Amino acid sequence: MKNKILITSALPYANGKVHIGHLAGAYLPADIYTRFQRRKGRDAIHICGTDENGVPITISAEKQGVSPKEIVDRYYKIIKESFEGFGISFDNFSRTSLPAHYKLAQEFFLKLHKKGYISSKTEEQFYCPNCKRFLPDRYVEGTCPYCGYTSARGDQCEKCGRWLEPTMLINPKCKICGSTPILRETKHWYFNLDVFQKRLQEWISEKEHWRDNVKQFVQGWFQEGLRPRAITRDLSWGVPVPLKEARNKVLYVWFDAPIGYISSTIEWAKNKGEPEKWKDYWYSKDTKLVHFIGKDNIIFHAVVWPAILMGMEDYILPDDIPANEFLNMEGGKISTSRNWAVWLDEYLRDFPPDYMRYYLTIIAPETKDSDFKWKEFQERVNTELINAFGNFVNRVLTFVKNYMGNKIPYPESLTENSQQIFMQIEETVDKIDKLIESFQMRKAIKSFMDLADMGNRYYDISAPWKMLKENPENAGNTIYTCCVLIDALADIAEPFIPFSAKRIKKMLGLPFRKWDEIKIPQIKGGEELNRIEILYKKIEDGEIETQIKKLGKEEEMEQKKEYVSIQDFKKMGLRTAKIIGIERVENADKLYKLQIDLGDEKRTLVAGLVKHYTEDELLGKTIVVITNLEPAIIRGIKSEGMLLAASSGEIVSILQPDKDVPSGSEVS
Ligand code: B3M
Ligand code: ZN
Repeated sequence: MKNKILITSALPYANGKVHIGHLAGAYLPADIYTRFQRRKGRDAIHICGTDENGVPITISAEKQGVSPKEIVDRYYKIIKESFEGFGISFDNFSRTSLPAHYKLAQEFFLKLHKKGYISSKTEEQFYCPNCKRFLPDRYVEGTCPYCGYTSARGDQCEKCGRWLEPTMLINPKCKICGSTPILRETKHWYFNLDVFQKRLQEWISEKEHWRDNVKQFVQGWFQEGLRPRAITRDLSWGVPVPLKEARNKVLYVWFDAPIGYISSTIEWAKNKGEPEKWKDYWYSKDTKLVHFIGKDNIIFHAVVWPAILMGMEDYILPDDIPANEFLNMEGGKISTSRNWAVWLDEYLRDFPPDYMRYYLTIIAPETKDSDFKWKEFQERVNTELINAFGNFVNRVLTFVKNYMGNKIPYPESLTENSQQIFMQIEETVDKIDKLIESFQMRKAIKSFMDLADMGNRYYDISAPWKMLKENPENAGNTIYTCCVLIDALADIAEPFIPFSAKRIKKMLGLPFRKWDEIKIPQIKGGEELNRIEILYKKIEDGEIETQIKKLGKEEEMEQKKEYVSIQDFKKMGLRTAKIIGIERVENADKLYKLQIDLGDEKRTLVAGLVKHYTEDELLGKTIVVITNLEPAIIRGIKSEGMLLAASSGEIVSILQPDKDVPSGSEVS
């Protein structure tokens, strides 16, 4: 067995937010695996970052009318925070727009070029006469020649997963303007994948432990025969091709992105103050390299990337690529453009991360696609995580607090039943070990739940609340046994639902243990509990209805969303003003006419505040006013500005600075 484990999960494009499909596909199983390995005491690191180069980024930038840099900065932050919120415990989360990554990707290119694995070719490529530019991969859309899907992209068909060239598309169109592109000659650099076919086939034939979906996909490619692939693009965003004759060309994003795994590891080592340490992983035969990805990335990780690494020599090759199938939603494909998704940042505003971690693991799309359903999410979380697990924990610990002086009782002569429980703990620990090692997270979390179920049954049958008077020793034994079980459950749960596990350990006042130590009770009796808090709150029907209503909506808003710049904001001329005069507007039951003092000038302003404030309440107040609005005539009165107020339903509350400031102060 290898001593070090290098775990990566796919680098998400920094051109949009991440959703539950991403989480279920790679990041959650990768996190479970990593946390488990750390518990096992292994030297395991989890490396990731955002994929910030290439066409996916420039297309999003053009769509939103901002620079690519703005796009990647915005989404890097959102993506990073979303993962943090879900407890995805990366050892490093980098970005492929960093100079160190550029440098490494260029080194890769140059070395492969020097060794003859990259050659240039002049070929015809699509050019849009209307936009006056070459159209790299995703800038062309058309019909897939394999499956007939009509919105296939120039690089890959989303429907059948085939890797395409733009010229293979039937009825190609320019993605920017919709016109039909023409063919023009341009020079590009190709990675000679064909050279590696034999070595790749030999290498993969030994991977008996790989998932079937991965092996089958790759076999299909071998049968067709590998061909050289273009790894440069005509684009101004990305890693420049480090050759004089390749001005204005950048590396194809799928060439540089996996190199991001290495540059992120280098960054990790540097941050640790041991800049050479990354080599212990990438250059060491003693390291097991595992790539967590979704199935649409198989070809790049199982064929192209290993070939690049083979060409580079020195580096280790992937040991396993546990690609997941897709997660669908409410019977449909998850879609960003139709807003058919649960966005991680939005979810976190409404529910705790562990609910989703639990549900996505119990339905993980490991061997076939699975379907996220809000109703089922509610039901499984409520009945399994909350009723079976959470209630067991709370019932037992509350019992200790209320009837045992808040101290875990000492075990007297333990019965057969207690021994049985301890054996079950041992078995479960070993079972889950094997399951996680073989990436069967779904079965693993089920075993955890079975153990919790058993605890519940044991508690009910032993009925310590009845025994308390009749046979206190027996009640004490039951509670002791349950506490040992809860402690073990918290340890076992940590890779799956780390937030819950931590809270239980805190209540118990006990540390997490190494995986194999879970088998031996660490509770001796007499330990005092910390403050007991309810672990979970049930999900109500209303909460789920709200989520379902959101589906498929909002998207139009999102697309039309216009961002204002600081300049736009400044244009409004927000300033403070003092109300120096007030009267009702005749024949209008909602309106006041206000005299305001802006320091250097006085103005009149009409405001609909009668229902919400009396004249006395307003007079003398300092408020915030938009001063650059075009004046409006309201009921014959010229209103020169608007005041700011917060409102929610019936409540209207005007904004006031909370310290004294001179009238006319700028608000920014
Ligand atoms: N960014 C595709 C994706 O986000 C791509 C993965 C790169 S992994 C090196 O699905
Ligand atoms: Zn065009």
